[in-house]
Amino acid sequence: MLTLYHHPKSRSTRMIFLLEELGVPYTVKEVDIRRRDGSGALDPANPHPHGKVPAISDDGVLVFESPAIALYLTDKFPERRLGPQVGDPGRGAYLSWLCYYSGVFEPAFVSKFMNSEVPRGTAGWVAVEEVMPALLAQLSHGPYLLGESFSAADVLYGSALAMFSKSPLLPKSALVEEYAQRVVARPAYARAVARQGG
Ligand SMILES: N[C@@H](CCC(=O)N[C@@H](CS)C(=O)NCC(=O)O)C(=O)O
Repeated sequence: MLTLYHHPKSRSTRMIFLLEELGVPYTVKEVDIRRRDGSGALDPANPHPHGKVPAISDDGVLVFESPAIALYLTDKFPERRLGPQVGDPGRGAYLSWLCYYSGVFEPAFVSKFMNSEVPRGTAGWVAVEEVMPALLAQLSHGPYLLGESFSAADVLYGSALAMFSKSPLLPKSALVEEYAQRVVARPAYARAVARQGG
């Protein structure tokens, strides 16, 4: 059985979204996390090495980091067609954009939020101003990040972009807004929001 370690209104809601898209059985174990305002506590029930969410356990196999969980689940359930499999020419783009999410996309926004310059030649990521043209070029093949088919990569990018749609951190773009709305309009997203608690 798949168990998702989850905290309401956090990055783990996206994994409920993905599990709902997959339509597979899973249980949600709600855990506490340490929050920015100092509230919350490290929860011994959470197997994530830093007490973060999401993490999943698949009959005792632990997977953490959102892109790794996305890849693990779409590989485990290939018949659900939510991620190109080994041998599919689309696999390269899928792996690249999944890793880009946590290696470049999120760090770029955190750097911007912290008003911290991204040191060229040192940081493995780039500034938001460089991320956006790359993302827009990829989204221009739409309607989804990988083209015609919705994938687990859209679960990550679409929900993050929808969440930041009103933030000054995200440069205004009709293409991005339409994409994010397309992703969060999916019934599985609504089911995830209803199920997330909090
Ligand atoms: N890189 C991780 C980030 C996970 C993460 O930072 N989650 C937040 C919730 S949105 C958390 O658990 N924070 C608690 C903490 O930092 O201890 C992923 O994408 O899965």
